[in-house]
Amino acid sequence: MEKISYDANDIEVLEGLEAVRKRPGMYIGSTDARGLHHLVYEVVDNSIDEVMSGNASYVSVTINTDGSATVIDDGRGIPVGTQSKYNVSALELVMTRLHAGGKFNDKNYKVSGGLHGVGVSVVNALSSAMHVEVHRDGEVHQQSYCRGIPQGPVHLLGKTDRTGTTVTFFPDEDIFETVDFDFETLQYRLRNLAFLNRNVVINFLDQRTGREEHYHYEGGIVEFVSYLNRSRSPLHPEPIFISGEKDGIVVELAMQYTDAFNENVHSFVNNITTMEGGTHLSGLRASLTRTINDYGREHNLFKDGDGLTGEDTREGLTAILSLKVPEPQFEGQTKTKLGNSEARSAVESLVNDKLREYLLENPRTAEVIIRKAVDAAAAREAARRARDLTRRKSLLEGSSLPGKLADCSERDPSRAELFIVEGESAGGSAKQGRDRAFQAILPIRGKILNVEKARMDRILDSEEIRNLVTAMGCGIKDDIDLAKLRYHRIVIMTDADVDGAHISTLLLTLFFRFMRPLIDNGHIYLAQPPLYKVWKGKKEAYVYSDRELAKALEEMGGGASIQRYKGLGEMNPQQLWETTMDPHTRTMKRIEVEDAMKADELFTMLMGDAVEPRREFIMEHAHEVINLDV
Ligand code: 0RA
Repeated sequence: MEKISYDANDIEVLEGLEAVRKRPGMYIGSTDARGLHHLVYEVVDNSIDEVMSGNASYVSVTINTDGSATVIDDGRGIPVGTQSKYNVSALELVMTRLHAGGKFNDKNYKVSGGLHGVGVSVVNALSSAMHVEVHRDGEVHQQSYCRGIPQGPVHLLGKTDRTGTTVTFFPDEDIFETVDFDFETLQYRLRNLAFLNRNVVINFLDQRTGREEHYHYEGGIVEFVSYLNRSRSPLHPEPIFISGEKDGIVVELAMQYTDAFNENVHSFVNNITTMEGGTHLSGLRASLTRTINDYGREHNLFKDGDGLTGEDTREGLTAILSLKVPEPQFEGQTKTKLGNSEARSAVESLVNDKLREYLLENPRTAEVIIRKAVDAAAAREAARRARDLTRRKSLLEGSSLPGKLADCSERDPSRAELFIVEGESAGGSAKQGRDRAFQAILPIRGKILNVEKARMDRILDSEEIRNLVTAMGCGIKDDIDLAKLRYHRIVIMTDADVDGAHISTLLLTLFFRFMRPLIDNGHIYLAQPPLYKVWKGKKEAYVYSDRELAKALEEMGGGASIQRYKGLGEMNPQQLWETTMDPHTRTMKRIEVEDAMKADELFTMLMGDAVEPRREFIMEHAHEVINLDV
């Protein structure tokens, strides 16, 4: 027995751990797969802090076969000496105390990452077991924990000639809905970290499969931009790189224009993605608009005095903006919006000066950029005219709803659903099978226009898309108004084959690029029609996956019959209703965009021009693609 009585210090620790285990969501966001992966990020972020402060250069992450994860770094190691105030090892304090985060001394950490900056003690509290090994001052020390509680004192294991920290933890099955680490999820985050910290070497090994990856990008965010543009066509050979420091804020920007029509700008603060943008991003936008307009005017590159809007200057732009901010203020719904006003001026003044300089020194690149923005402005003008025309047309034609729409009688959008159905015959079945009180049907003909390769004016030329937009009622792009959305559930219902998958991807691309608030507010769904019907005698079942099929066959015993549904058209209206449309029996998949960069990558790959990256991407991400397309 190590301890016979609890003192005040122990009680404080126990209370802290208890709080974390009672409300894990408060500390790591959730207890689903996302929360599970946050555990790894939190430990890795501590190692990356050592990298950012110049004390480490190597981080290794391993998913072990026993379900644990190990993170190793070559940093200074967590101090192990006795902390006079509490009379326990500093290591034990860091591992067991909330917000002891370990950052005893602000001088050690100029900037600090950490998703929530909650500290490694939170990971410890949520792990059924955890082992830490520290190499420091020539000695190796070790301590183990169970649900955050030390299982003994800090032990001296022996001598060493290196420094660093090794953490192994087993996520607690009592806390997490799943404890199954996903390779791709971790890979994505680790690769981003390597791009954002050019000096670090990150090794990633999955012992379950033997898959191993090494990330080391000496070019940092310049390589990041090249990577993001690997399936786009750049308009100038190298990304533009701008960096500097102002008011203690370190700013790095890499940017490259491509022939794409969308904007692909991502910002980070202390390695955290600022999904909701913030002051740094508005500083960048202001500066781009100003610098490019100034250059164009001074060089007489505009025909009329109209100039360019901010949006014109960002068409086809891929950029990474990465800041290191000593005391970041995060705001917004998901706390991913930077609030520090000094970040705006730091970015704005830096980019003003250095981009101007770059354009003056590289007139050919400057001209390409201006031409792209001028094209964008012309297209914007054409789109405005097309929109006006559409509005006028719909006024002239009286009833603005498309003729193909079989509307429902419900007028309250929160209770109304729109099924977008591929093909006339499936559309017919859906019209007969539906509950017309609240379900509307819009059949669409074959493949819609690939919006990835078109600008607004051409998109509004497409009758199929116009029908869709008018049926939904909420407008498109800048004109979007969710208050006018006529149905709060928009359901894509296509065949479970390759063509069907293609059509749902086209529709999702349209929603992602041009009607993004529909996705962000959870209005877009994918119907899940069954893949098979299985029956024997009077028993019958619809099954929705191959795994379910195996289970159903086992339950029914030998001699069961199987029908495979290749298309919606093979079901009669009653079957379609029962399996796919009836709210009491159906399952639907709500489309969520967890990470804009990941989604952007997916759509660029799936819908873009470049064939080779697409092939590679589909090989690499086969399960995600299938997931998206089901
Ligand atoms: C507290 C203080 C110091 C470093 C750390 C914690 C630290 C924590 C982790 C977690 C994973 N790897 C880590 N590496 C370091 C400062 C140490 C000093 O002043 O020497």
